[in-house]
Amino acid sequence: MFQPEWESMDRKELRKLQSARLRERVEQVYHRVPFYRRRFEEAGITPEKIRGVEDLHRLPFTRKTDLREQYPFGLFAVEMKQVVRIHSSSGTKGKMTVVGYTRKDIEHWADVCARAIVASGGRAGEVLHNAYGYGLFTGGLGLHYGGERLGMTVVPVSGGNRSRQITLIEDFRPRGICGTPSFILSLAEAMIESGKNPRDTSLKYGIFGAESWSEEMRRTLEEVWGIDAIDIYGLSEVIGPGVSIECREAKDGLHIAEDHFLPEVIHPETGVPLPEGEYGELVFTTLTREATPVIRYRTGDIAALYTEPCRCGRTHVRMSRIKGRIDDMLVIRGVNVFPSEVEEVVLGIEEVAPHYRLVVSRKGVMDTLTLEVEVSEELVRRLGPTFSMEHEFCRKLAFRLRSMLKDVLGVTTEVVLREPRTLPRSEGKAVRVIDRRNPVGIRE
Ligand code: DLL
Repeated sequence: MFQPEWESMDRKELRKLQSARLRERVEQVYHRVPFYRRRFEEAGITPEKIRGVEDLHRLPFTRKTDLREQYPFGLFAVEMKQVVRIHSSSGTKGKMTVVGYTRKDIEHWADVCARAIVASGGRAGEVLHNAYGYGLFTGGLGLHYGGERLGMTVVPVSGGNRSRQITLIEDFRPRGICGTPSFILSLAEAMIESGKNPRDTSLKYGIFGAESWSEEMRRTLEEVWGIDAIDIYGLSEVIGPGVSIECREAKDGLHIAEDHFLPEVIHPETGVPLPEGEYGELVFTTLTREATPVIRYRTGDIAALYTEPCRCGRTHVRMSRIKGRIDDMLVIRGVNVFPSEVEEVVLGIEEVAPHYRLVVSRKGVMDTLTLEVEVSEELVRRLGPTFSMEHEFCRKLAFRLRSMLKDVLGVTTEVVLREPRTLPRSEGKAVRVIDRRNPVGIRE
């Protein structure tokens, strides 16, 4: 562990610390941010009424729309001269949301990212290849500072330019790589295309997040690169990457840095907190953030929490892998469908490649769901000159996929097989859903 004194803290002590920090944050936002004061007053809350974590549920929620309405600096709780950095959410829908960091916020962020790198198997003195985008997006700089804090040599390669990434991996011999799972998978594909084997590189572990991905995708990444693939979660409104991380020992849930971020899972419609183990919307209250603290921020991400002790010795609560986003959930003829469920099916079939997208459309009043997925190069080789999409094998394959999807999702899904390398590759966060019912066209 990078900071065992915090990461394996006694849970009773942790709760005391959380309560004290919560009181401080509530005081701060009440006195310094008119938006929060107004919200608290509407809810009949004054800071004295919040004695600790047990009163958390009395506080009003904060939503993404609040951040948008307060654009750019309406939620800043310190003077501008204390703000050393600004980041924003990478969302392409609607107005940007802006978050600020004081020097201390950056220190804490570096700490939680250093914890994440250690939990993934990284050590001081090694090289870390960082393929998360640098800029307003938090991925690049977050892990960069984490790596430096730990004492690593960080290669700030950012996203894009696959051939240069490959050269740098071969020449600098990093043990660790960070990036979105879809981008790092496309990097492996580019290596294989140029006749190289990704398993021959120096890489031993990957720190993957910023987009929804599945257990099947983990297996694919581990297999193709010969690494441990570790899930990292975070969002700019809370801090960026480092809110939670899996440990390499268990790979079973992501430990939330609970000394900094207080989690809840609520029912997305009623807002009522849900018991441990139940899936609902993740909500975070920042406990140490100075520049842009958030109170009960509704992430829109769906997960469950578990307090069972973990074999790695960390005592911080674990969250499940993100099942999807509330606004990612497709409602197809009344049935809820998460793209991650489709991914599990697609990646479980060896004759198709892990490159897919979902197209939602409407025929009359009926929604239609189509999965476009590439067949694997191996299948094309196997069928040789007889290969075509009309080949009996391909037709049966499409039929098999259709019936598996029907079983898993409960809705009929059209399956369109595509030739290898015909779907667009990810440059950062993958676009998995094209919603043609929506006039804007694309959903992230
Ligand atoms: O994506 C921060 C980040 C960077 C996390 C690098 C991990 C690695 P935003 O751009 O604000 O911040 O997007 C946050 O991305 O609410 C989730 O919907 C999604 N997300 C992030 N990590 C995961 C993950 C960064 N491990 C939004 N699994 C979040 C699934 C994730 N979804």
